[in-house]
Amino acid sequence: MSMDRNLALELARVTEAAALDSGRWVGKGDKISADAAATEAMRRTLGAMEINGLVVIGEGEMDEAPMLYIGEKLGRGKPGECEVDIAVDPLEGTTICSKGTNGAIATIAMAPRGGFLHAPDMYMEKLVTGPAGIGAVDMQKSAGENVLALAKAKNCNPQDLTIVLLDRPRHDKAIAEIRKAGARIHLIPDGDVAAAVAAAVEDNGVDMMIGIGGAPEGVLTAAAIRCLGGFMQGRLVFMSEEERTRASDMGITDFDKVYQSEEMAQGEVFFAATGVTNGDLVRGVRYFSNGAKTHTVVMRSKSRTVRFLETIHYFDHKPGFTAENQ
Ligand code: VTB
Repeated sequence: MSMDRNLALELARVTEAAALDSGRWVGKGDKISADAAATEAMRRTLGAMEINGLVVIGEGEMDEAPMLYIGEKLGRGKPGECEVDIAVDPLEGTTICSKGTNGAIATIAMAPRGGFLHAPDMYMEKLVTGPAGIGAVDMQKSAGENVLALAKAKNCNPQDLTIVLLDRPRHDKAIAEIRKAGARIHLIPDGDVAAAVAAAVEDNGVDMMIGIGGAPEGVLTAAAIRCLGGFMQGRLVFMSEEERTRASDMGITDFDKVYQSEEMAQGEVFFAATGVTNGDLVRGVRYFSNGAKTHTVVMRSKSRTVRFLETIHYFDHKPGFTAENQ
């Protein structure tokens, strides 16, 4: 199905709204309220779009999430018009936001109906680079081998590369190997979507993302990587029999499958992310007396245009934004 309008630009308004609302919660030590603010803003703005949207990656199952749950329908498109699947992470990095540290974003992706892998809420091992990694790196190789392969592909020395990983004990082996191979490391406390996308965009100071994070977020990452022409592989990591059952209920048959980005996000896809706090990919929300400035990346796979938008929002001219809630 071809989508004749550039939904990416409309998605920027959705992530901007989520960032503006959750941005008020930065540093307040309340990740639940921060996430709720982002979720409400996304739902409000998505509801106003002329789409027939279906949430396939969302805040949880219908019984555990009041908004943007899996299966929720959104938008006011005419019947049959613009049928899209939606993947959201209204606030990726809730703890980052509550502590006011680096790397929280509001993010969303869209695909034609059926375009996204219905990833269960479990772990996924991920390997992400920019276009240079294609044909060079591979999940079957060790982290050290991948550093050497990427250095060769980029025609640089391993010490010129920075590899980003979630700071978790489960990554100790990979971290040791990367250091041995000579590359630099950037450990992040949370938020591997922004980190992975930053690794796939040129000139962001990070070159490759390795390691285990959330599977639903892996699908959002895959959409961005499609738009960037980058490299991504993902493999589900099962921690229990229950997770295997849940995955097979969602239609997953091969538990060891290595997914390419094209298999996780198919067709013409759109991606947007707005910074809530500063990070490698985008800057955070900066408020001033009667408004705020946001920084957003928006892209679509069809044209591979990657736009960075700096937007000034004047609250006194926006319906829905009042002095009280802003
Ligand atoms: C989080 C989060 C990541 O993966 O760490 C999570 O910060 C899973 O890891 O951005 P833990 O269970 O060890 O926290 C992500 O949510 C997304 O992939």
